This record gives sequence, structure tokens and C-alpha cells, in this order.
Amino acid sequence: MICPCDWPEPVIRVQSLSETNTTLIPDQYIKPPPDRPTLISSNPSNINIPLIDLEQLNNREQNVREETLQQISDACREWGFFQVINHGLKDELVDGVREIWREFFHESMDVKQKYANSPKTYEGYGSRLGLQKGAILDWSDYYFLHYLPYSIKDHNKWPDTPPSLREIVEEYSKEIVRLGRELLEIFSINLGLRSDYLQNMFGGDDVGACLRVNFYPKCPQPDLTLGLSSHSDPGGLTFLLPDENVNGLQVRRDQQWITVKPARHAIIVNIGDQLEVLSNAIYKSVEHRVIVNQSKERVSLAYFYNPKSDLLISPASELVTPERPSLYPSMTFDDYRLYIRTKGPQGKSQVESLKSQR
Ligand SMILES: O=C(O)CCC(=O)C(=O)O
Repeated sequence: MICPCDWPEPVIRVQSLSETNTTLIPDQYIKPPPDRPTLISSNPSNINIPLIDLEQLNNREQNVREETLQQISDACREWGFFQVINHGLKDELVDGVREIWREFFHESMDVKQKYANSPKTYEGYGSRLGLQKGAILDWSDYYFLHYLPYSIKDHNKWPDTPPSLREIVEEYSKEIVRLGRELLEIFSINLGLRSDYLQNMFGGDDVGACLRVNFYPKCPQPDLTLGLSSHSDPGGLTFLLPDENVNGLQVRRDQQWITVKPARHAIIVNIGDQLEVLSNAIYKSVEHRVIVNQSKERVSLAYFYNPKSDLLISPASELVTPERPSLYPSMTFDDYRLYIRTKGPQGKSQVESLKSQR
């Protein structure tokens, strides 16, 4: 296995660049013209990802519950993305966790540098994904941490400034893991599988859960760059807490980029590549990217709920039929994620290339 131990070039903190008040971004952030965002959006403003009220799953009227299950099923098949409200996380927790991370990114560079990461595990304070020397970079910094499988060594890499950060992240993480389990059960039922099928395929109680907090500083030329290049998420499913004050997430749909308009206190859910594989492509892991803003910074939390990393993942046999043969070979998540860790975000190329290996 490749063990990359250091970055191929000196690391530049995008936040520091932004704080110089430069009017021109350096060449290594300028995307080739086809990848640049169109900031005057061509998508009609009424298009948005589906909004689902999870409370309706507990509605005493059976048809309301069924309708909600159907909405989730349609969203997983047709969009690969939806946002949920009444998800059980308190408003104060959702606002609090975002704001404590904003505070972290506004600590001095000396404080943040204590947590500088390396490509070996990516844990800590980082400014690039991928190891290709001379790559065009994204306009963002991030903090990446592991929650599960539990290890004191990993938890000690979480920031201890601001002082309440660890406690809030712990509480938020517990809630996300609860939500992950609940949604996997719903997805299993919707796919006609045993209700515990997907959770078991993810390793039962041994799932993986890790968080990337993205910080997108103000950018003087937002039309030339991206905060995060187009990618599909390599893992199981992602819970994204967006910045309610600044839009930025765009989801690819029918060759168009749809700018997501988050509902208040909503959490955005998206299908990752491992769920696309397990569902034999009935569920879609969809490309998305982030645009940046000239006058506002943006903070988002992407929580990845993943299969235990050494388990083989392949399409559920119940979903493989003569009409729909297995589309993907088996692979562990450990092997799979090496691709994004070395190449950086590259559209949907990885899961698509697996298909050709059949
Ligand atoms: O910042 C966002 O809205 C999206 C972040 C994301 O896609 C990621 O971290 O993988």
C-alpha cells in the first residue's frame, strides 16, 4: 500500500492568502475554463434538492409514513441528495457546532498550525486534498478528524481550542451516528432488503465516522476558482451541515449545476459511492462542488458515515438479477479511498472506473 508521508509542495493556507486582501488569486487556484463556475446561475431559482420532514416517519397515519418513505426512496434514486428537517438534532447544537468551528478557524495561525496534517491519515488542519505536484488547488482550508472507530489516539488529534469544541463535537457526532443508523434502516427497507442489511454490511457497531470541516475564505475572483472541485463522496453516506448564511454547494443534475438552498436547521444527506455499489446503482452517488464568495466566508461540516474500512463491499445479492447483473467488483473501503487521497477530488471517475473492471 502507498504510504504518502508528506505533501508534494509547501502548504499555503488559503485563509492567509485571503487575508492579504490580494485582488488577484495565484495561478495555482485558477481552474481551466470548463471547470469554472457560472456565477450568474442559469438554473431556475425554484429548483432545489428534495426537502423531507423526518418527523412524518412517526406519524400515526400509515399513509403519511409510507409517503415519507417514498419521498426518501425517490430522492435516493433520482437525486442522490436531499435535505432533512426534524431530524432530532437540537437547533442550538446545529448552530453551536458550526459556530465553534468558525471560531477555531479564526484562531491565530500559530494555534492552527499545531494541528497541521499530513497525507498519511489527513487528520488535522489541512489545505489540499491529493498529492499531485502542480495540481490546480481548491480555495479552502479544512479540519479532518476521526470519531469512529473509537481510538483515544485519534480523539487526541481533535483541537483543544476553543475549550468547548471537543465536547460539542462529541455531542454532535453521537447524534449523526444515530441518524446514520436510522437512515440505513430506512434505505434497507426501501430497497426491499432486511431492515438491518445495510448497517450489517457497514460493520454493525463497527462503522466508521469522520468529519471534515470546510472553511472557504472570501475570494477576490470567485468566477475563476472553486472552493471544492467536483467529486462524489467515496464513503457510505454524508451528512452535510451547510452555512445557512452563504450558499455554495452545487449538485450536478442533467448536466446542470443546481445551487442548493438549505432550509433552516436542515441537514443535507447524500449517497456516497459505497451505497451506490451496495445498491447495485439503484441509488446514485452524485457529483457536487462548492463555489466561493467575494464578500463572505463560508463554513460547512461534512460528516462521513462509512463502512468499516477492511470489509469487502459489493452489490447486495438480492439486487443482482439476470436483467441487472452486478455492476461492481468487491473492494474494501480502505483500498477504495486511496484513490481520492492521492488524486484529490476528480468528479465521479472512481466509481465509474470500477464498472469497467467487471
Ligand atoms: O461545503 C459544502 O457544502 C460541501 C462539502 C463537501 O462536499 C465535502 O466536504 O465533501
